[in-house]
Amino acid sequence: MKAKDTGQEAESSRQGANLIFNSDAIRERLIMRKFLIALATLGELLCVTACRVENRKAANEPAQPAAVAGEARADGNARKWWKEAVVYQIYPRSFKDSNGDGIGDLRGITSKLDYLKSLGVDVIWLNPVFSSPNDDNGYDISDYRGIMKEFGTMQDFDALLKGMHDRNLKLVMDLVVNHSSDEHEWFKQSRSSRDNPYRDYYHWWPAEKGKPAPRRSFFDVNGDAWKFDETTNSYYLHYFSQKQPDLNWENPKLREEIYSMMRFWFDKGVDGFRMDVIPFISKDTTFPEMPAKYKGDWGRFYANGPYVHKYLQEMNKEALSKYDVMTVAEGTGVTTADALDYVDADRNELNMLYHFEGVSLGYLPDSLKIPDPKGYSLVEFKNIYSKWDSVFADKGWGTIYLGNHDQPRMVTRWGNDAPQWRELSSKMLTTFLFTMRATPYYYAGDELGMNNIKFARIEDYRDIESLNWYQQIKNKGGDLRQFLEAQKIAARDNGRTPFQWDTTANAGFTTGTPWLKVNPNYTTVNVAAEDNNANSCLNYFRKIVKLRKDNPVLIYGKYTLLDQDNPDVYAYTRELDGRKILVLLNFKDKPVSAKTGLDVSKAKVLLGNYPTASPNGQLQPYEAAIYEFW
Ligand code: TEU
Ligand code: CA
Repeated sequence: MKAKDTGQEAESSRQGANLIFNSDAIRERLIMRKFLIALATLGELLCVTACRVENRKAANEPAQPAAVAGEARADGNARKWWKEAVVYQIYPRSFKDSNGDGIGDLRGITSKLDYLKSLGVDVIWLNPVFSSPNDDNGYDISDYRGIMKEFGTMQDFDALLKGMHDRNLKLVMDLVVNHSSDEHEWFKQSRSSRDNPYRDYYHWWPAEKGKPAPRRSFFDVNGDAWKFDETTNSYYLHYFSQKQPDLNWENPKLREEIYSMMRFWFDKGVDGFRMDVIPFISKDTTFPEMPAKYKGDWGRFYANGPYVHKYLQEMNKEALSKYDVMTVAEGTGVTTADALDYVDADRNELNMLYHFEGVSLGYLPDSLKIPDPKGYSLVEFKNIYSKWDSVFADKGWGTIYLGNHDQPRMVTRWGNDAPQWRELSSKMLTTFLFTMRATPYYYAGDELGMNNIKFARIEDYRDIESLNWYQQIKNKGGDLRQFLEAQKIAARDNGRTPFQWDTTANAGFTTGTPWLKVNPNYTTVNVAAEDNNANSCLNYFRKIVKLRKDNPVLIYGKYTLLDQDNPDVYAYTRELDGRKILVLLNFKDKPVSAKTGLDVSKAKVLLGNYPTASPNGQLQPYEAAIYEFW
């Protein structure tokens, strides 16, 4: 039974019912009410359009002093284009291959710009496209001003950037400066001799001082973040793979290199940066033992280096503040306690950050992402996202995501990808992402309801994290079968399978052999099939993007969690300028009820993933419904 989305028709059927009583008075009252509502909406739209015109003008004009660009609203919701934006993330390696080598590339993305425009999104975040030997798929950069040869040329990049700007799409790149590639000229120089001028661009520990204090590597087969290099009889630090040596931000020359590179891309017209593990950049270079207070949580320890905020304020002064750009930190190791230190506007550091507390839910503690057989608790899920909403209630601004290139597909991880539930639960999760008081970061392919491919064999994996963790467990004689089962849910490659365009070979992603296998369900789950199907995940996505953009209450409105302890339903309201929205989300494959104390029968349905939205809070399996109260 293909659930037809709720739009106007449901509303008309419920209004029909009301008319049996004394018609004239009711008709008059309804007409008056409609007139008032239309007036309010017109008012809202006028001011939002004014704001948009303002932002668009601002985007093309040099940066204006903050006060003008985002007049402070009474409730502290200073308007900013990146608060009202929808960020769509593209993993270039898997989006569209234009030359048949099985690897996605920049010309491939350029060929799909009209599709991106059709989605209604504003900002495109591209994972790294810089020169790289791809030990970690681009997160190991060998030239920060060069384009990865597999992805194309600088001309291809310039054409892509122009194509985006011509369509009023902004382009955000990925700044990977906690570490570089070991094939970067800086590291080649640095490892060549102890008195090379680039020596202090990295962290070296002379072996004659003995083994340095342990440091955990997230990717190293032995988990060791120190690698001995005999050329200079020294160890170098690498929080990720051995081919990703950490840069020494304590060195002002290195910092100026980074700021100059950022200005290079901003001068080209790039609209911002997503910043890779940026909380990790500052190290205590005496490399003491990790203090007990971190209870083995390396992420938290790495994220609290002594000068991280001094450097981000310097970066803001030397680069960011000179352009009207957006910045978002990958907030590894950041908690609600120190999040505002990064994004409080008065600190002149960054605009936003994304945290890992939500996406870490449901894994067995201290495991290599082994899912808890009991699944995840919705009550905990709700508490986490409500807590983070409160962090940014008056200052800063939040982000919301459920998927990206480091996460499995959201419908498999948080929804239900069984055939009868995949579309409904995908739409339900999309509804959540577009009705929170935070900028949504949406991962390419989730708009189609793409789910995990669930490889059974290690040979099918390409990701260094899966391959090295597998080797690590094998070396320790651990349970490889359990690990492979767990990776079917948790592995990053599940989020990296090629984008599904149509039913031609390899889903129309490539005419060659794809670098990573295509999910065989591309025969039904693809853009071509969903484009013309009004009830597809794709068109639901387009509808809810438009709904968010047309209703500032869904962007800036105050968030209030309802029915907190309900284990099956996520219910919350959004309120702004007298408007009140209720969102009901059923996270289970069974009918459930929400106790919100609000009578939805008196409300107008704005959108839902069933033909008729629940008239009484009794929700159908995976039902999502957005109501407005008058
Ligand atoms: O990810 C940092 C990070 O924390 C990831 O290691 C994440 O925790 C893990 O993969 C989840 O399984 C960033 C990039 O997003 C990631 O793709 C890179 O591999 C990593 O940094 C190193 O640059
Ligand atoms: Ca290619």
